[in-house]
Amino acid sequence: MIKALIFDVDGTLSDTERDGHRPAFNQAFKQTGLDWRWDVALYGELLAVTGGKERIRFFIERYKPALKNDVNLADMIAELHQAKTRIYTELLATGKIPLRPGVKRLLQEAKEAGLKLAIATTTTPENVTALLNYTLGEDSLNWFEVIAAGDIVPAKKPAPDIYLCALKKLQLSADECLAFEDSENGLKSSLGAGIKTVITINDYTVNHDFTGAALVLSDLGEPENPCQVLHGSLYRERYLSLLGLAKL
Ligand code: XBP
Ligand code: MG
Repeated sequence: MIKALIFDVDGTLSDTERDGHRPAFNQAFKQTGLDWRWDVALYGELLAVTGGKERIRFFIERYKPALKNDVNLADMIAELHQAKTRIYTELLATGKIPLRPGVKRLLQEAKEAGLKLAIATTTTPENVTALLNYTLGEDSLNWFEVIAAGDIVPAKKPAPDIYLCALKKLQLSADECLAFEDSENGLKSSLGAGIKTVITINDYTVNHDFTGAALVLSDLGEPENPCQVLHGSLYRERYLSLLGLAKL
């Protein structure tokens, strides 16, 4: 009996990475006087590491090794990341980053059916509240019983910590929940917590290994804009609804 839906944020609620986080990182580098530029391909490589601060450190270790032993490295990364988060939340305020197909519909269906809603994400909490606020309105923050985000757990995805934290706060067991993810790191995290998972892919994750996912879809779909089923079955449905979830 499913009692809660737990959503990843980046790539799942909204396609935020290529045209949201990536330009925000680049603008923060520019503002700091650094000539670093993460193009679409390089960012796709760096996405192997979750967490913006961890991603910057990964970039430095791989591409700017002269900096990696700098005594102020942690402070420099933290300052860069704070600047990036400011820029990213301002970008969200422009409304240029919409929710993915079917997300608002499924959230509303679940809410009306009395299911609990939760978020389990690697991204910074301010990014979550900004995305929800600018896409669904301020009241939507109250839709989610739990928002587990960013540094509140010691290990980020693919570690299961953030999903285990969400389960604990929900006071539910893994088999009472369903997770929605977009990436291999995310799937490893939710499966690591024992939670059945639906994947919606995006440009960066289309070739990821989604072994163990209950469903792999192009997106959650809309009645007038059906989704593609890449693994599993929606039976005769053309988009994912609560009925389809009940059959998983
Ligand atoms: C995706 C991430 C985040 C974002 C950047 O999180 O790994 O790090 O790429 O956001 P998820 P921050 O898919 O779990 O939502 O810079 O705030 O980390
Ligand atoms: Mg994601």
